[in-house]
Amino acid sequence: MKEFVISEAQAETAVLVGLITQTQSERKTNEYLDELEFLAHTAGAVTVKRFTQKVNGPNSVTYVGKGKLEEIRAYIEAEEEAEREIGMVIFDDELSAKQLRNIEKELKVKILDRTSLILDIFAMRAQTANAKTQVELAQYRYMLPRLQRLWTHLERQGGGSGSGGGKGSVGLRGPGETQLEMDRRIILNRMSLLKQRLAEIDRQKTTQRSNRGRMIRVALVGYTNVGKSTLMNLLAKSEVFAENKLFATLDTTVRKVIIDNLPFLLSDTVGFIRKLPTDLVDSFKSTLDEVREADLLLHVVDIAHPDFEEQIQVVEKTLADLGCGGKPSMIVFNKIDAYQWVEKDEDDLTPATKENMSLDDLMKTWMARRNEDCIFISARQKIHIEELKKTLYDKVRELHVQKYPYNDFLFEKYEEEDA
Ligand SMILES: Nc1nc2c(ncn2[C@@H]2O[C@H](COP(=O)(O)OP(=O)(O)OP(=O)(O)O)[C@@H](O)[C@H]2O)c(=O)[nH]1
Ligand SMILES: [Mg+2]
Repeated sequence: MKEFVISEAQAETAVLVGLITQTQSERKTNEYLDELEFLAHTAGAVTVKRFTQKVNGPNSVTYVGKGKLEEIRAYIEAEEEAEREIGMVIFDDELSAKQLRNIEKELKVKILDRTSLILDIFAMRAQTANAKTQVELAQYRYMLPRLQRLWTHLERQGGGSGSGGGKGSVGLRGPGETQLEMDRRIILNRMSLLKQRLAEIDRQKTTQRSNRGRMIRVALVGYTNVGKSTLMNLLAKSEVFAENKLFATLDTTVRKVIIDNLPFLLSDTVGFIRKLPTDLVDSFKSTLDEVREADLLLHVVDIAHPDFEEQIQVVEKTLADLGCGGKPSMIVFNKIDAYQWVEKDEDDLTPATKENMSLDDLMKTWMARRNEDCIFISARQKIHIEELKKTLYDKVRELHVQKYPYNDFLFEKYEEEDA
């Protein structure tokens, strides 16, 4: 705990910016910003202030309106005068090259958006050659269309006028563009090298996978921080890294799990998140192959999270994008130990909302909707784990018999084994 405090004192400070629009209510925006704050915290930054603005849609030039941008700048300047340096401003949506350039010019601090923040965390988390290569490629993909910005920045320093205004000062325009061209070429070369490397890793992984024998493959999927790795550790008795931060897992881990006499492969995968650009998802292709090639998906949900329903949708949408929409799947509602709800007074006649649902009611609703394909557990407190194993056993067995019909010797059940 102490460590945490010390690092907070030294951490960079962040200001968050989000929009309230016709399609994104104030409540939603605040939830998004909560998540953005959690992302910032994961990256090592402390959020000191949030700005929101009600608009019809993002401004194509500056994302927020001009007045709001001035308000943010005034805030940063006031803080700086009070010797409280603002490290960065983080925008909740992906910014275009143009927006980024204009905002940077106005605010004169480091500007991040949700995508670059996530990439930063990925870079910090990447452990294996595979993950590192994937992240580097994704970073260049993000950078390439925004290169202009780097150049503008250099030009401003080189020009030394200090005003930072104007488009390409006279005399610098030529060399600047050459520089830009060179940067582009270097990056493109590097990208094709990374792609080759990934293709090589892909080939190795495919061979590895085909050597795994006749076993059903089960993949843990879900939103980030729902407890996939914790469940993996429990089922596979392994020690995959789990912690209360986002994207603790970047690399897929595969373990052999045996329930009774039935072996299968279980893999733990990278978590999903809202507003994750699809080309970023694409960069993690070889990580996600594990999901694509799975026979059964265990969709883990954090039932204690106020937004779990939207998280389910995000995961289902991402799975559909990956072409896994129709796969056999099961929902595992995790963290039932942490579930909280507000009991309504009897004389309270306002309609019950989802906050007023007891765990029992919630379970009934979902059971009715999903049949036996959902289960409620706590991976941390080890609640209902036996039920989960039983359900998993039945499912995997069913799939195994379909896929490997001649391999049924596995399924002699020994009655005396009842423990
Ligand atoms: N209260 C409670 N917390 C849990 C439970 N299961 C996991 N957690 C906690 O939730 C946090 C995230 O767990 P992980 O297992 O790292 O989650 P993950 O889904 O692998 O997350 P990423 O790899 O970051 O996507 C950790 O702090 C866990 O201790 C549970 O059943 N109840
Ligand atoms: Mg994990």
